[in-house]
Amino acid sequence: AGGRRPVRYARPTLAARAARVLRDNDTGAVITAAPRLYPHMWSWDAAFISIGLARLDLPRAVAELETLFKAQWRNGMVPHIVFTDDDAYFPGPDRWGTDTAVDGPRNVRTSGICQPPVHAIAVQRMVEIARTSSPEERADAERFARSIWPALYSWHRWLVEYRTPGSSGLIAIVHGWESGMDNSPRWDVPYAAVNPGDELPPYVRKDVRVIGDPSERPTDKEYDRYLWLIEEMRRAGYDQKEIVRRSSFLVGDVFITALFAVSCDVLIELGTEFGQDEDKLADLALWASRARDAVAASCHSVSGMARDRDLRANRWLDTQTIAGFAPLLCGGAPDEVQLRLLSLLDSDRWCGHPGLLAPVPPSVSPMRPGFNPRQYWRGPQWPVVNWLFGWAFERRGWHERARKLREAGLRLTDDGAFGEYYEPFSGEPLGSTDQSWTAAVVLDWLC
Ligand code: 9YW
Repeated sequence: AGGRRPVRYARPTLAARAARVLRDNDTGAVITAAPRLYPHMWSWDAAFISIGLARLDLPRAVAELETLFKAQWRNGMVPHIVFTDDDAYFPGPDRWGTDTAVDGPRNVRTSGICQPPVHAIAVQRMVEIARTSSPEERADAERFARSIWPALYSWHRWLVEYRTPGSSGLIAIVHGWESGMDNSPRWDVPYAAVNPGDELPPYVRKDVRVIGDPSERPTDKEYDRYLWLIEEMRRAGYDQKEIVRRSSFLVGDVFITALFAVSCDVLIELGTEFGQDEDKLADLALWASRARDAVAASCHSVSGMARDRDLRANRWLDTQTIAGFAPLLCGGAPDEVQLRLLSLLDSDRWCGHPGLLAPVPPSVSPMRPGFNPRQYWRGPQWPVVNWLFGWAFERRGWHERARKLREAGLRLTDDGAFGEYYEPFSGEPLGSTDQSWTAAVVLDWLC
């Protein structure tokens, strides 16, 4: 392979292609995360997809989030996958075995873990977009925001109630998949302590059949650990308290915590506008401030980078990845830390690296040992992550920075392949092509 970027599409054509990807990935019931590799609904993908769809078809965007929230567990958790009938993906619903979970949803099959809480952000963005459209769309979007608000609140409450163990204040994940950055080096140390038992039921991976080059995907050893954690949860009957008490993996995730803080702010804005309960707004304010403090407290004293915390081994995880810039998403770190992070982000270690096709932050710094430009969350650039930083920068009033990220994101994706992730030097699309969330963020950048 290597560096095939045959064309650069002009913006109107790129937008039309992105719209077609979302339409083609629509099964009628859900918009799958990707056509072959991921034939189901993923939680944070659905949020981004709704943002892109809001430009094309607001009712369809609303339906997408409604489908996700119909699968919300009775305790408030929004599951990371809502399964369709397609059996081309492993692990599917039988392997997860959530059907008998006490808190599971009825009438729909889901996985038993969650993903980053970006849904409030999506709802607010949908309202903003609808307001630039017709009065009817505006009214529909506002009605939707009002009706989904309580479900968003209970999702946030679940994260606080079940996932803030210990004193770090960070939101904890019990599986690397919950972070959305599956095989990031962030999780190497905590995963090293996960020992798949002899009782790990046998399995056959399906992802490597779709992706021709297995070296772009997590290894089999990594998969054993992923599957072992599922086995542990299954055995615990998906009892969250029990899982947090005992599972072999428990890590405070600084990126999720930052997204949670800013999503709470967004929920407060929506709730204030749409007349929600004062007590709930006060809860959200408290949660946001605790989360922000936790992110600030995680920052390394020299580099300024935010750190995850291994809550089993009680230690900070110093791996430098894109997640280290979490304080830029939510604010709250001291000014000098923020300035250090911004200049680091601009430096040749990150976006300013002279070899990059586009100045989009890679998942891992190209200067870091172990950086792999082709392997999933170990080096490639992910358009959605770029979108999140651009969105946050705009919100924080850093318009020029936001504009630059948008332009960089469009430069990376103007090949029209809508790659799942990109090789940062050649810009080669990797993983799946026609990935829905990539098409969605491109649409949002273009409009
Ligand atoms: C998997 C769907 C998902 C994303 C994750 C990404 C990948 C699925 O694809 O995980 O089986 O490994 O890491 O963030 O939601 O796009």
